[in-house]
Amino acid sequence: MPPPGTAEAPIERDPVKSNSPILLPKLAVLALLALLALSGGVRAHAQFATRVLHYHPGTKNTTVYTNPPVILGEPSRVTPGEWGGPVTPFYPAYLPSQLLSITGGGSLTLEFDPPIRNLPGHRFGFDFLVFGGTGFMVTNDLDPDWNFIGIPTTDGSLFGVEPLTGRVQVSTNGIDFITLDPKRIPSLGDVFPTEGTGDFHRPVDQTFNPARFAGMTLQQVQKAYDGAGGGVGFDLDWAQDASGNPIPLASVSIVRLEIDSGEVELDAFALVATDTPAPEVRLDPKTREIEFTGQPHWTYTLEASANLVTWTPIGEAVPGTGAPVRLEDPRTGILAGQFYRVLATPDFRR
Ligand SMILES: [Ca+2]
Repeated sequence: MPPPGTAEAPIERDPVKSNSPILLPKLAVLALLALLALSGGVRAHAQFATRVLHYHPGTKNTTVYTNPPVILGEPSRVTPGEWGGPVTPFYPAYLPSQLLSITGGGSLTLEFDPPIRNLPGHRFGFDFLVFGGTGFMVTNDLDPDWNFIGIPTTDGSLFGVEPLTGRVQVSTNGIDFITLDPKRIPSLGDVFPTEGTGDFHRPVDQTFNPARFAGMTLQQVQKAYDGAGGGVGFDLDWAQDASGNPIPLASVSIVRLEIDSGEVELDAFALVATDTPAPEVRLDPKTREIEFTGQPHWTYTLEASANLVTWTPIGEAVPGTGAPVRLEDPRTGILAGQFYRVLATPDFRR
């Protein structure tokens, strides 16, 4: 299921038939078809950590996960190599090219461009997500060839985690750091395992904890994620001064993680996209324009296809403002048999 706010509503525009109301039921069916095909709606890499400003692995870090640049960009979707495959909550990333370790006495300072914003439309209030190398323990017995007997099922416990103390701090200038309320911060060890096919800008339901997944198969875990890609959420509303008074923060461009004890292996940091419902897309039969209400913090691109498989962008991406958006295909002579959809992409700069 695609994340709310990610709209792909295709419209068949045929100059012979476009005045006929018979298009409407077809539109609904085609919308379902295209929703299944949703992928690649997020194009740029800047919605993840963009630069490592400082990294110290920790005073006794003996792991192989000490190459700082691997923390940049999106979380791993696939693990390469002979023992690799798609990253799922049962098969997390584990290579030195995927994870970065921090142990006691260590720290990591990352820059974000665009900055992390504290927007009211963020799901559960979370403004950024941290992804790690944890996975759900599978408890099935093994056969003599080391394959699971039966459908692999988890007991809801996580592997690859250990108790952790430390703090998460944020900054707008890299000099003054503000600590996020330590009482509100979930343990980084309780990070939801990464689902490589998920949306890395959509938090998992914050009312869940790992134990909620006890007894689930991988398919059931993926369904419970509801389109999210895993990770653990942080809210800039948790910023406070030394006395515990809240400090309002609209945005920050730097996050610093300091670990006092324990060890954590991290994959990536991601910005959260606003959680707005997908707009209803309409076709004006008179002008043959495609019309919908654009949401702030999203951009919309009209795409055309002759076969519902290959989609071509038509024109520039249009930023949503809350006002109606009207798009049309300026091409002439190829309108018969064309399908249209509007691809919504989170815009982290507006
Ligand atoms: Ca927030």
